[in-house]
Amino acid sequence: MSEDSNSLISAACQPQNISRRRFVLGVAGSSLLAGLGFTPSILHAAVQQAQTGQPTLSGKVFDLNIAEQAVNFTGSGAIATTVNGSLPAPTLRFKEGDTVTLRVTNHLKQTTSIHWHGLILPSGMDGVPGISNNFNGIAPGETFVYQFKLVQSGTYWYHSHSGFQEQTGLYGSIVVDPAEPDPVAFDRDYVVMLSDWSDEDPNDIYAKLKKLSHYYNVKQRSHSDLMADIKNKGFSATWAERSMWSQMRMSQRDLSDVTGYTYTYLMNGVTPADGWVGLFKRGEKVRLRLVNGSAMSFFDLRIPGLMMTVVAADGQNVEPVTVQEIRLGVAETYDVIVEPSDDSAYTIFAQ
Ligand SMILES: [Cu+2]
Repeated sequence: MSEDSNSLISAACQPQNISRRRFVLGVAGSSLLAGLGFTPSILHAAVQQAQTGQPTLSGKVFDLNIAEQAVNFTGSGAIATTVNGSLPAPTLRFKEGDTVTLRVTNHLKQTTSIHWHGLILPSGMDGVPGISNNFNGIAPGETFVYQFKLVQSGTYWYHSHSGFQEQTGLYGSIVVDPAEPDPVAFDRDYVVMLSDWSDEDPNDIYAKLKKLSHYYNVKQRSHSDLMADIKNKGFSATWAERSMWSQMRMSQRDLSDVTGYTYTYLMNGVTPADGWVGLFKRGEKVRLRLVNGSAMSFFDLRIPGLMMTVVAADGQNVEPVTVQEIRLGVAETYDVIVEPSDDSAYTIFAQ
């Protein structure tokens, strides 16, 4: 790969000359989030190898092995739930019209399952224990064979539907290439899987929320905020606003039940400190398949210096819309086209 014709996508470069370390720390401190992105070729040898994200599996027959695995995203070790040793699980690349067979083997001590989010399937193949026809999950040591025909194309994802396994890593993306030529032109594509990781056991997170729903919200309004509001807006406007929130029994600081206080946010399984990396050539149309595979985080995503043209939502092609920023709710997928016209570094920034 020649240096002048390739660039890479990484988090090494942050906008506004803020060092990466300070930036990520600063953002985590405010209990919001993380970013990663697109940069130039000079850096790529150093950062490429460890940061290229999850593997891609393609074909018609797949073996998926679900197991526990030691990971370290934060400096201290934890146990994740992985597929074929990967977090996120491997990207599955299917072809519309194919019938695929997925042999899913459970190496955990608990029941597991895989739900194929957004795929149109016979009810017994949907993978939701207790709801899907004759499917009660996959018992420890057992293999369940999913088999279904792909009757659609687009970007989707899959995840565990058992316990809190999704929070601990059991999620991956699905790309179904269309049978007919794709109406959207692109030179290369990347999955950008966003997720939220905690070293805490999700059972503990849940137990804390049951006792105190704003346990992780350390940015509540304070007495000094009240004084500042009175100074800026006057007493009666401040009183009216506070009583409105109080009547609703809500906090305007309640953006998310679980926050950066415990979460490390991941892009393709890579932390903001390391940065996921992807290459592009100047002038290419790059299709980014954005997937929000988090347990409970919304993301506002932008690429400073690049406009994004949204071409699909939840796997469905849409009339193209060009935006600077896009919000991804939990479980949503959006496909965007970006056209970097130079060899500059770009950061995919998700907040
Ligand atoms: Cu789902």
